[in-house]
Amino acid sequence: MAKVPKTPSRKRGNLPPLELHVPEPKYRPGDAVDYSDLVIPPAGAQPRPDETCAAEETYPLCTDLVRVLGDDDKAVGPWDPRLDAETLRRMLRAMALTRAFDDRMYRAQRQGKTSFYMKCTGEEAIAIAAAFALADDDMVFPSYRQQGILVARNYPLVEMVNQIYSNRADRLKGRQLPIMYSAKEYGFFSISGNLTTQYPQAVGWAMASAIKGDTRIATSFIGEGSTAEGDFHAAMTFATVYNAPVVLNVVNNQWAISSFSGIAGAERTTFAARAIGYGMAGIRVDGNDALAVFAAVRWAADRARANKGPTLIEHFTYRAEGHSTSDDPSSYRSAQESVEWPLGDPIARLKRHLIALGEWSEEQQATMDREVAEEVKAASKEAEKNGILGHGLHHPFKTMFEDVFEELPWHLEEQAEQAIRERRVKWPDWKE
Ligand SMILES: Cc1ncc(C[n+]2csc(CCOP(=O)(O)OP(=O)(O)O)c2C)c(N)n1
Ligand SMILES: [Mg+2]
Repeated sequence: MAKVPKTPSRKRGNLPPLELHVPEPKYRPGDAVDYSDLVIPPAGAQPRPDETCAAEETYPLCTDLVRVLGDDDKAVGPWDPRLDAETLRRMLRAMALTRAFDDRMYRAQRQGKTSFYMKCTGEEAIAIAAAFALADDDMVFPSYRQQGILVARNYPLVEMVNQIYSNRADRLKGRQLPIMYSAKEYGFFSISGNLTTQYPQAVGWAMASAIKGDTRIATSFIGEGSTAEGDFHAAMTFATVYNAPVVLNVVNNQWAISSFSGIAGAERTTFAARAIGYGMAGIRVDGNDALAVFAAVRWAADRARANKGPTLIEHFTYRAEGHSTSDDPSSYRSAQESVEWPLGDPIARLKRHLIALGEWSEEQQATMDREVAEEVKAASKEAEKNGILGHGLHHPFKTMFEDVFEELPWHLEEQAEQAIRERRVKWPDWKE
């Protein structure tokens, strides 16, 4: 008797068999990298429509790349925000401080002072220039890679380190993963580990701000990988339907841990072009050009404040280091990608621009680098007095049962007592 095939063939006539396309990154570890087919338009060549324009007028910008800083380190074109030298220096300092903070906290993780850390190396311009472009009381719904916003808003570094060390001074009482800050007074919404939840939250906050007749707008940041989440699309729909005063940022650093951007759709079109399907304004910007980022975010913020609705901004950049301290990018991508990245380093580019203006020097840069390293060192030493991972100086164990209910219900009271009893059995020396 003939065997019945498990999956019956549905071949009809001469039709070719169907094929599934699974995107693969161009380069893997050890491969030589060639960026010659990457289209990088010259700085200053992109038109700048008025902030109140119809969304369609921005569509050419969704597949272009807004750039201000040219190869000669000069600022050119209609997107040049014409910032004064003092503002540029403050921006440069916030970027350098963020990088120094990342470097020290990365080492602290390797020394066992915390379980986890995430750097934003190469992406500093995005969070910091955006923070400079927004009003200080605009509400930010960030991802875990916008620590630069807290730095730019002068949030105390020592509070950041306390949170990273989950110590007894941690304002979040050790309840959040290290780096998942929350700072209400600084307009910085609690970072969530669940990707993209912040997008609909930002849109909802912006809608509420409009309902209340407030003047504050909302902004949110996600990675390009996170645009593949359903929440991205729900947020885009609500934002355009209700003309919400919100600036939606996609940080396209080309990697989502070990998945390259093609897995989120980058082979087909740009991330900024997602705006077109919703009838939203969109801009694609050189994320390593602090002036271009500032100009794009300011444009979108002004548009939102003028009741002209939301904007989607794609910041095109490259994640220069690993995803987190738990990641080893050398196992899945070519090291050359970062080295050869044609849009350069955002700090070096802004530094060279200030030098070209005659407003800065290599010596001043070296002095500043020493100062920011000292500032970070002082903050981390200060925070260490409140405890580091595993040294017992954390919030009292029982506090993890508190703050949910106004009064602790009997069953949680019982659970807390049981947990504390069991801890005493396990660790007889434990004091609290
Ligand atoms: C809903 C959800 N899915 C998966 C994860 C696991 N995860 C954490 S970070 C990450 C990659 C995100 O990449 P991207 O959005 O590009 O942001 P980037 O890390 O590059 O800044 C993934 C898959 C998660 N935290 N939440
Ligand atoms: Mg990414």
